[in-house]
Amino acid sequence: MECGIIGLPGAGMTTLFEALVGDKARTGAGHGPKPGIGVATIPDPRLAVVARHVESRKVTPAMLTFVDIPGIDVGKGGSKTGGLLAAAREVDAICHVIRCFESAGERAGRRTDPVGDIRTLDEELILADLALVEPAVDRAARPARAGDPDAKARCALLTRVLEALNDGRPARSIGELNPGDATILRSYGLISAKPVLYVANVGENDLAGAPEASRRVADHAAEAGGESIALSAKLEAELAELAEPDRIQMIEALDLSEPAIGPLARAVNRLLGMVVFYTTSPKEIRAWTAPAEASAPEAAGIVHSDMQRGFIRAECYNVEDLEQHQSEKAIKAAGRLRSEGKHYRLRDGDVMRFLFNV
Ligand SMILES: Nc1nc2c(ncn2[C@@H]2O[C@H](COP(=O)(O)OP(=O)(O)OP(=O)(O)O)[C@@H](O)[C@H]2O)c(=O)[nH]1
Ligand SMILES: [Mg+2]
Repeated sequence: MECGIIGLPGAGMTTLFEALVGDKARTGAGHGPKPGIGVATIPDPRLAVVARHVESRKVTPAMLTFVDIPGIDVGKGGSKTGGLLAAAREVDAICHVIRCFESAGERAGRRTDPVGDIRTLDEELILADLALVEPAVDRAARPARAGDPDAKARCALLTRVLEALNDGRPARSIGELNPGDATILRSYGLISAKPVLYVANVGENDLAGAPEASRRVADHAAEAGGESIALSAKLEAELAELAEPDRIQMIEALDLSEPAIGPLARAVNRLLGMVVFYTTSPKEIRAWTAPAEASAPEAAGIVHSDMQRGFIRAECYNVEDLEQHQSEKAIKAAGRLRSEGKHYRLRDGDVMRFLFNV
C-alpha cells in the first residue's frame, strides 16, 4: 500500500515527505523532477502501551510507504504533468498538501489562497480522470448493448462516474460501491476516486493561529469526501531531525502532545482501509498493518506465510485489555485471553499469538 503526496509546486510536499521518512531507506532525489519513494514508521501510542506492559528486547513499529510527487504545474499540460499524474494513478491513497504559509525567499510576497489552490488541483485531477473515463464509457457501450453482462455493469458504473466528473465532483463522490464495482473502478486508477487526506501546511509560527486556513481546508475536505489535518511541514521536518530527548523537549515547549506526522500517518493508514495488530515475544514486540476485513489466518500470513499455511488458532487480547489489566498474566487471570479460530476477523488493536503447525 502506498500513499502519494501531491500538491501545487512549492506547497511543501518534499518537506513533509522528508519529515515522514527521515533518513530511512528511500530512492529518488525527492527534490528532482521524478517521484521519490520512502518508507515511514507509523508513530503509535498503543505500541508504547504494549511495550510498557510486556517485556521484550526490541520494539518495531509498522511501516507505510509514501511517494513524493513533484509539484503539478496546473495548466502547463505536456509530458511532465502527464508523468506526474501517471505516478498519482499508481498509489492507493493521496495526501494533498496545500500551502497555507506565507513563503519567504524567491517566492516572497505570494499571498496564500488555500481554497483556490485546492480547487485548482482538484479540477485538474477531475479533468485527467474525465480523459480516461469518457473513452472507457464509449468502449463499454457497444458490448453492453449486445447484452454482455460484464460490459453492462462496467458501463453503468462508468456512466455514474462520468456524471459526477462532468458535474465537477470527484469520482469518490458516487458513494459506497459493492465489491465488484469497487474492483472495476480501482482498475482505472482514477485519482479522484482514491481516498484523500488534505494537509493544510501552515506556517511554523502559526500552528495555533491557523484556524482560518485549516477550517477552510477542512470544509473543502468534507465536501470532497476526504479528511483533513493542519500541520507545519517545516516544523515536522525539524522535529524529525532532532534526537529523542531534544525532540521531547521541543514538543513540550510547543505545547504539542506529539509530532503531527503521527496523526497523519494513522489517518492515512485508516484511509487505506488498514487496521493495526501486534505480536509479542521476548525477542520482539511488533506492530503490523492488515486490511480491516482480514481473518486471523490472513493476519498470520502477514507475519509469516508458514503461520497462515499451518494456522491452528490464535490466542489474542486487545490493547484495551492491557491498559486495564497491565500485564498478559492479569489478562489471562481475568479471563480476557481469547482463543480464536480461522473465521475470526481481526479487530484494530488486537495483540495476536498465532499457533501453527507446518
Ligand atoms: N515557512 C515555511 N516554509 C515551508 C514550509 N513547508 C515548505 N516550506 C518551504 O517551501 C519551499 C518548497 O518546499 P518543498 O517541500 O521543496 O516544496 P514541494 O512542494 O516539494 O515543491 P516542488 O516539488 O518543487 O514543487 C522550501 O523553501 C521550503 O523550505 C512550511 O511549513 N513553512
Ligand atoms: Mg518536491
